[in-house]
Amino acid sequence: MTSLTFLDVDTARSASGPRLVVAGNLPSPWSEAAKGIFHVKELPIQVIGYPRVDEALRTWTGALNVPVLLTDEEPPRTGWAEILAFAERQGGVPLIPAEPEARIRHHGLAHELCGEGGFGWCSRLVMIDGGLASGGTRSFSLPVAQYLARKYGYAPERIPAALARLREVLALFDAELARSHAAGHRYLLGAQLTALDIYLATCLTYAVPLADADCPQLQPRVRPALAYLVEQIGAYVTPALVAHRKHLFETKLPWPIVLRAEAASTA
Ligand SMILES: N[C@@H](CCC(=O)N[C@@H](CS)C(=O)NCC(=O)O)C(=O)O
Repeated sequence: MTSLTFLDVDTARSASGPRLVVAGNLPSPWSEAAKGIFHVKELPIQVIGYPRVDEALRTWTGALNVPVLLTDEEPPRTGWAEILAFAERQGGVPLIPAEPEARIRHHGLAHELCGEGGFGWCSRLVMIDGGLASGGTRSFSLPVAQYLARKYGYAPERIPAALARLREVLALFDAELARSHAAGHRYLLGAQLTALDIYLATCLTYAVPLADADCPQLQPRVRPALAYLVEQIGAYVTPALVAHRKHLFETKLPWPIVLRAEAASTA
């Protein structure tokens, strides 16, 4: 059972209550983590897998990328930390450590995954580069790569640093996991699951091979971009990281990955 209810875009426009507008075509780490947080907490949330980021999304939500968390009264939330804070306030199992030092560490590490310049961000730069450098024959198609390049700080000379950062973040989380396991704990920051485990699992979805059955609604034209990223960094995803992601999806997160209400499917 999941507390996520998938709505199509038209129904969602006239809905009220908390609504989470997410990437509808691919398992984007930020969108999947936001969904995972509500699911783990068993907090009811209406989820809208948005077909593509466009002017209509801006007019509706006031945001220019996804995820966007809409409530009836409060400003739209688009950042991972704000979305997490909102969910935490609603209740369910706590996903942020209560103790201040642990909380600071949690958010610092989460920023390595979800923040500007972090794992998700650098993954995207590398996928953009794959498309641009190959004239769109690999990774993202040329129009998609060009669109994302303008929007997310792409420059070819930034790619070596982005790849180095990806390797660094993977090594960092492998070491965190090893330290926690050595202390007899199951999760990254100890015996309790935190949002950090969810961010790691959803970021790693980009870095491990994804079978059709794992995410049946993945748009076929996005598949080469994910495959390209696996080619670039897959070798640095350690067996321990793969196993941690697998455990999270087997025991905590919805599986297979659902992106949108079937009716909202786009070509
Ligand atoms: N605002 C998010 C990051 C969201 C983000 O980077 N979204 C990307 C996911 S690939 C997106 O919407 N890309 C599609 C687009 O910009 O058109 C956060 O800071 O937590």
